[in-house]
Amino acid sequence: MNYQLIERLITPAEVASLQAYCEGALLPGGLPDGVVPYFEGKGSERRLTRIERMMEHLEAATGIALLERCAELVRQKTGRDANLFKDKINFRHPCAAGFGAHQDAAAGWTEYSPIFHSVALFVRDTDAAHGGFEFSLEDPGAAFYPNVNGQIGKELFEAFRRRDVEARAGDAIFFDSFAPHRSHANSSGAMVPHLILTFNPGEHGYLRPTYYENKLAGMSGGDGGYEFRLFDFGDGHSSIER
Ligand SMILES: O=C(O)CCC(=O)C(=O)O
Repeated sequence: MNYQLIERLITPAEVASLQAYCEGALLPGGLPDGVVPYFEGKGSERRLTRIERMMEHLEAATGIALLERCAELVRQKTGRDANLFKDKINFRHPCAAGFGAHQDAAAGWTEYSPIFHSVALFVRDTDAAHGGFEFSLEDPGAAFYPNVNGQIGKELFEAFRRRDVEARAGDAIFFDSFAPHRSHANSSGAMVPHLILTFNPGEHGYLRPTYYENKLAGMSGGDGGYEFRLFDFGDGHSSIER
């Protein structure tokens, strides 16, 4: 299995608080400096689709010590110390396309550490109809499948044994940076946030500041935010922006 389901990582009250945080983040002016916003679309279609580097703000706003809880989970699962590498919330808007199949580390992360572990926390119930995750059940070890700019071809991915993640608000999944996955289009009428914290083994250091410094230096911005799609694979759906 390429992911593990963690039931009830947070309480219903914490779920409610995180839902309110996500709704607030989507309001104009809802985010302070330091949090990195990404937008997609143009003109009146323009919408916030992701925020990154938000954990300090999120914890201050909600009073939930979520980072330590997730770090402890990673320590328990891996038997190693863990440092936050990157933190993001993907806002899966109604009708939003899914993320194409990929292995997270293929986005260049191996320059920083050979392995990462992520905790994706659901603040709404998730399944295929709500833009949920789908994982390959094949074990790639620590190897990359053939890919183009990090994207695994649809045919290859669909030849794998696969499983959709079905989970309740407050549940999380744990997976590593080689686990091949994609997400479904959100065909529900609800905005579904995916809060994803990624950790590197402690022995590789605290890499988050350098990662964001390098990442932001290489990105195009405008209007106080960044364009979400750094790479366009031509099908209008795919992005390697991870
Ligand atoms: O949030 C999603 O739908 C998928 C996210 C994902 O696969 C990623 O950010 O690597």
